[in-house]
Amino acid sequence: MADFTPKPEYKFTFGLWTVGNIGRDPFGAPTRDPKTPAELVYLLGEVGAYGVNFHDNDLIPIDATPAEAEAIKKEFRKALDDTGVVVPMATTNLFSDPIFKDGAFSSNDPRVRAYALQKTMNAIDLGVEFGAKTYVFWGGREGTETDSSKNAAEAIKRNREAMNFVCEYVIDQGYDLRFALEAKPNEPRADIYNPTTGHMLAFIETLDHPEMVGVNPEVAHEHMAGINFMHGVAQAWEAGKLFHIDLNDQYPGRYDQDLRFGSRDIKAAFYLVKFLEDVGYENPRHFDAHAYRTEDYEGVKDFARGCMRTYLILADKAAQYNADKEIQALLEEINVDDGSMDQYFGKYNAEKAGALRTQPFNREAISSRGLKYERLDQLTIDLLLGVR
Ligand code: GLT
Ligand code: MN
Ligand code: MN
Repeated sequence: MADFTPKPEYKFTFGLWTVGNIGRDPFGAPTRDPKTPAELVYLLGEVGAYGVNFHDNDLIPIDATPAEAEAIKKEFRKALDDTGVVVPMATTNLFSDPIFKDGAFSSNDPRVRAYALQKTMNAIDLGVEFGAKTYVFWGGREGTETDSSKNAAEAIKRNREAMNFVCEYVIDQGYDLRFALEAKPNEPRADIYNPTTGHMLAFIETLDHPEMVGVNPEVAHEHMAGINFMHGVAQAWEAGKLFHIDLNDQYPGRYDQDLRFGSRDIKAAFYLVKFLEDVGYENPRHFDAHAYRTEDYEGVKDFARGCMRTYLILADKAAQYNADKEIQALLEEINVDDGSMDQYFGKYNAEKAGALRTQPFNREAISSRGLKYERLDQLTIDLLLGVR
């Protein structure tokens, strides 16, 4: 039996806002009493997590006095030291306070845009103080309900200007910090700018310091948009931009559910884990989800343990898949290549193009070959369902 105990090399992390979620939803009051950041760190230590991430205001309430902030930080630091839990990532809350009702960096009000920059600089300092190496930007409020309110191209420009500003701030301070941009198509705004990981990847290339900026794709956010999450992750990885990842689960076409990782679409979760394990992804694996509203804190621990356990089970299944002789033989057969087309691939030249123009192709013969994907998929299902 494989060992499904979380190991530090997997860098399993949780946000304070995930295990600290108190079970409030738009129709109902909280079902769990809040815990302090330090208490949440002890909880994470108990379940075997590697790290904890925070928004500035998860750790220090927006209206805390300097003395209160110091006391919270001291307690939090002690909990980190006691448990060995580390802080790999931090972020800014640019969405909860009413000042951000029309966005932060893309707000129509210059005072809001300036305040958002000020808040972000402070939050970056706080993250770095606790050792964060990755800084996430989730622009949850950077959007609209009515497109008569904003020029969409102007909003992208404002976002770009803000990202350029904070990149320079990090350079200026000499911080060892990279940014990871997280897309979401909607919720809490009716529509959010840069709605998918693909949009973010394109946006990054327009920044002054694209090398400092990558993405933080989230399973649920791409599933909300009906997109194959693993494909987006693969694209980000291939571009050298997979700086961070938010793992959870989500039924497509519904509200933002943030379900326990792998609890909805086991097959999609399997291909995702297989991809990450096959390529040797080494950045944090962050579970951005929360326990059902029905749970007490024992249930929250069940939730957190479940996220990590499912990941490890799927990693084990991926290893099994790679070692499965029948599956591998089938893959070899599917990918057969006798080298007869080699001369046409690679970099273009006119000679190649000329030769290719006269190459005969027997379309019927080529297309009559069955690709055996049904068998391959069923073998995958058998493996996932535990009968192989
Ligand atoms: C919020 C959101 C998440 C983001 C967090 C980081 S905040 O919980 O739903 O997807 O990753 O800002
Ligand atoms: Mn989410
Ligand atoms: Mn997220």
